[in-house]
Amino acid sequence: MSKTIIAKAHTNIALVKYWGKKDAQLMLPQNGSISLTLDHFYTKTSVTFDASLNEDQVDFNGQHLTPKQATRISHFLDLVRTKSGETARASVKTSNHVPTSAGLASSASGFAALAAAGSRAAGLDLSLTDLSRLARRGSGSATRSIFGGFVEWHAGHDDISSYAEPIQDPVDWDIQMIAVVLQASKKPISSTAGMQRVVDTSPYYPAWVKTANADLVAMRTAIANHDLTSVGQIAETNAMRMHALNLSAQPAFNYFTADTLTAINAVQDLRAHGINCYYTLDAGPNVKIICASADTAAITGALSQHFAADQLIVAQPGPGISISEA
Ligand code: 2P0
Repeated sequence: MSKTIIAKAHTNIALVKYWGKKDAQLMLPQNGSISLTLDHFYTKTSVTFDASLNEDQVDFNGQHLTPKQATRISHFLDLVRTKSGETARASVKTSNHVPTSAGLASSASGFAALAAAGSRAAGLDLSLTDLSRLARRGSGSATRSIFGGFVEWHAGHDDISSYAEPIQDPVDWDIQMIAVVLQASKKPISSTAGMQRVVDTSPYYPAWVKTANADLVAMRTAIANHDLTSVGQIAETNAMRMHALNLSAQPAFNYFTADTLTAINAVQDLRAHGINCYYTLDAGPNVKIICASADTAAITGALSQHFAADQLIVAQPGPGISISEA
């Protein structure tokens, strides 16, 4: 039996989004992306390779997954086995530290933690850059969750050139996100399938790639300047353009609910009243509000007219991956 390795990875929220692949096999994105890793939401995963197992055993939040449910994880472990020469099946135990069904942990923290624990348990000692490349093969957004603070994923053109690196960690200025956790209806379409449909059918896709590349340049400057207003404006526009791609796909889809629009309107209202806050949204109904900590009370106060206190979670910039032996 191999050593049991435990890894903890935090989730990240993209400020300039990844939404489309140019190579689905290597998981190469159409454009680079920039995210902020958050302290509040994380995944903890342990991996042990065990020659006595006939198949990978995956325990997710205390529940045993069937081989079918564990397919994506097993495929990822196959990649780790190929790289390392490890032949045994693995026992994987993973727990998501996010509000139940909030849809915030996503696959980002999950595959980052699995890449770190799995590769180390298989005897590989990968650099953080190599871990980022490996995590990418599990899920695109996981590429960025290896690192803390502000992180950029370089799109690249092959396995070597597509990886993330920190652009500011620790984050030494006042920027945070308030997650508005909304009741999820059944997801209309997975991220993987949604972004592929957009690449294949949205007539606006070339414009997205062009504007996203310009957003990357502007976002790097805004972060370097500790400029909350510019970070927020660029992120909000970029998010809405991503969702506009979904509305322009054939057939169209969207991740919004009525509550999503309520939260967006509340942010716009707060801004009209002089509170410097902006929103971003991913492949789900939740709204994340970018703001300074001094405005937390004003923002949560306004949102509490529409949502319960436990739907509003204040998250600070968070750390990169940590790895330990059980
Ligand atoms: C992002 N999202 O940059 C974008 C913005 C959601 C919206 O990456 O197919 O789970 O596994 O690479 O990474 C969510 O999609 O998709 C995502 P795959 P993933 O964070």
